[in-house]
Amino acid sequence: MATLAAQPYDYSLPTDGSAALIIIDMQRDFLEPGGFGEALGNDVTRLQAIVPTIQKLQQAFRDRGWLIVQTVEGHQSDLSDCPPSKRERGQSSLKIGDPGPMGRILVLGEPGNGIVPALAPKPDEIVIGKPGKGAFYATPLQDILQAHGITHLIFTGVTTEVCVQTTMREANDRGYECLLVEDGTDSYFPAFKASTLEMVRAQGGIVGWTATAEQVLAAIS
Ligand code: C5J
Repeated sequence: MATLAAQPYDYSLPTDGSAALIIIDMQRDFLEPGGFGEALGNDVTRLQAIVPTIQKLQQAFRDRGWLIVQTVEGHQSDLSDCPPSKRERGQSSLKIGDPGPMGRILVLGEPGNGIVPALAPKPDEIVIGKPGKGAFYATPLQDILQAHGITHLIFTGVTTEVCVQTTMREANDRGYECLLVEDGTDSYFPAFKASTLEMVRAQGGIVGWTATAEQVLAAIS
């Protein structure tokens, strides 16, 4: 075990391969102009700043042969897994399934749905398509983590208060020891990111811990 001076108190990170890096939705639809994020009226450029930080963690986990799971939020091409409520929400100019500058919005396999090239997974790394905000909902994530003997999850990705927080809460309920990397996650709304970090670690770590990427890297090296 390695120990990090995380918040709200020390986090014990196993160094035997039972910790996995979870990279949530670092996909072009949320990070690049012309995607779903921008269609919802957001400035997508600020999310791009966390890519180098996640790259460092990705490399560190790769170097150690530890599990990395990436997710992408996306739907089947017939939208059979997209509730009409989700498609209609927001009255945006581009809806899920509509053709956009990077292919059909939030549809699995479309160019915009792919992970940004800087974080492209290796052929043997796991990428899970998820129809919801939480990565455990309607996906094989729990089975995959159990098959790999994972007990601890290190969370990165976007957006902090939506898909990252939802997944972290789902993981917490399933008994995983969760740590959110403060500079490895971001939101279109800085105040929402700050509030989420506070919420996670409030009440003695009610959802889990937070720490910087440097702390995680120092602990495991
Ligand atoms: C949305 C996400 N829709 N990855 N997804 O905000 O947080």
